[in-house]
Amino acid sequence: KPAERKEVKYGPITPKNRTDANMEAFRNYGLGQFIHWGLYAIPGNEWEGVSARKGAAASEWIRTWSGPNAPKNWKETYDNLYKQFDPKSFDAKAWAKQAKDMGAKYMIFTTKHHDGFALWPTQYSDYDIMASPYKKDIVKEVVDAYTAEGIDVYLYFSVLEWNNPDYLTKAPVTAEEKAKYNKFLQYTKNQLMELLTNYPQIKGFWFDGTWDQSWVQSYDFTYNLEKELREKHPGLIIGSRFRNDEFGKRHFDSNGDILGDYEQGWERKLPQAYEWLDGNDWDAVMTIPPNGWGYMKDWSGLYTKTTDDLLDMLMQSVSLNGNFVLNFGPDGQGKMHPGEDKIAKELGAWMKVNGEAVHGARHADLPVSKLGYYTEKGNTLYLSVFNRPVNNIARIAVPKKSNRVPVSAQILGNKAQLKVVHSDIGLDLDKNTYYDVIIPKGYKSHRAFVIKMELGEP
Ligand code: FHN
Repeated sequence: KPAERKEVKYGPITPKNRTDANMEAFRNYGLGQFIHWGLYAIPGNEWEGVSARKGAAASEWIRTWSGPNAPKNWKETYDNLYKQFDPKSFDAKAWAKQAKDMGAKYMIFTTKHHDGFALWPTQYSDYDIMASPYKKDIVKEVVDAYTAEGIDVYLYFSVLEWNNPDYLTKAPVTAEEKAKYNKFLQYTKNQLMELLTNYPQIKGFWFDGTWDQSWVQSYDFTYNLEKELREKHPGLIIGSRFRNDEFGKRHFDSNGDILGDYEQGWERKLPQAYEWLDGNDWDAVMTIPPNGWGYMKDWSGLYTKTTDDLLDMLMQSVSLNGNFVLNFGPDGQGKMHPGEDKIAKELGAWMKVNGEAVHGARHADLPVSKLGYYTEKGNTLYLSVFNRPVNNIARIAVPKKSNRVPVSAQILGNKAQLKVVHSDIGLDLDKNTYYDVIIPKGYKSHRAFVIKMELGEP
């Protein structure tokens, strides 16, 4: 944060760490599901057997496919894919049940990605679901199904629209450009107000495509638009990617204060230390393939994250007071990728036993463990063990002055009480003391396991 604070007119509209019910729910989710679905699911990152992997940044960016392998007149072909969009296997209730069984407490759904195709019937564009053979409100089906399962819904909305003639990348200069882009800004506002009117159950927006100078220079408009969205939908949650201050600072204003209710910058990466977050609420969004949020037919040759990789990321996120949001990219018929189905099932099996260490759990102010991640809930401390010690001793360092030390322990899913020994091994004589939780030699686990400890007076 800059040493000297400066006058910022277009800074935060809401306070850091809001304490209302919606934000309390947000910081207790732990695990979320992202779904990227749209016209890009039809090609699935290839076309007529030719992979777009080298020609487009990611599967949902396939409209930008260029280079020697790109099909002739590709953009025109892509823009007409809506004529084929008729997902016969789409079942929002089945998606919501899968997310519920996985232990997700919120989900983020792409209402409209950068290609501008709206999955809801919008009165502000003809390029929407009603122009496709499907002709039904997909956003409504998703919002209703997930809400019925008790999963909070956030709407992903891309400001950037590749095919909108009124969209500009650079800041408008001429009178004609200004008129065009102002029309685009009004269109954006109209669609956002429409989403809030149509789907009042939603808890928030997850904005994207806000990096172009046209939007960055519109900080007066975006500041007032955020105020209007919040006035229309009290308790609305908006992430830090929506807008910037008058100096072009995104996510955090020129004084380092967060712009929005949670930090939205952790995408396919995670913070490595609690201090990096500066106490802000945040979420991290993650793909199973290396990149590619939309459906990818072919995963061959890619490192796709394993369930163990994802559990590690989940517990790292929750241990640092963040939510971990795993992305799913259904195919053009509305079916999940088999590899993603498998992971959802395996995550769900683990969460069924260990979910209490995730949902409603927060950062524990303890020296970092070499064995895994601490999460805490009142006087209960959880240690998710990913690196089982060869001596089967889970050594817990607690500050010497602490009046909360492990007094009992068990492994979640296993009734046996574990031995807890105060082993004042004196590693750092002045600061910490140590309690050893003995993991039974005979205890076998093919995945991470969670030691649940009750804390009490030493
Ligand atoms: O360009 C998008 C990308 O397609 C995807 O939607 C991700 C998801 O967080 N956001 C943008 C890249 O930062």
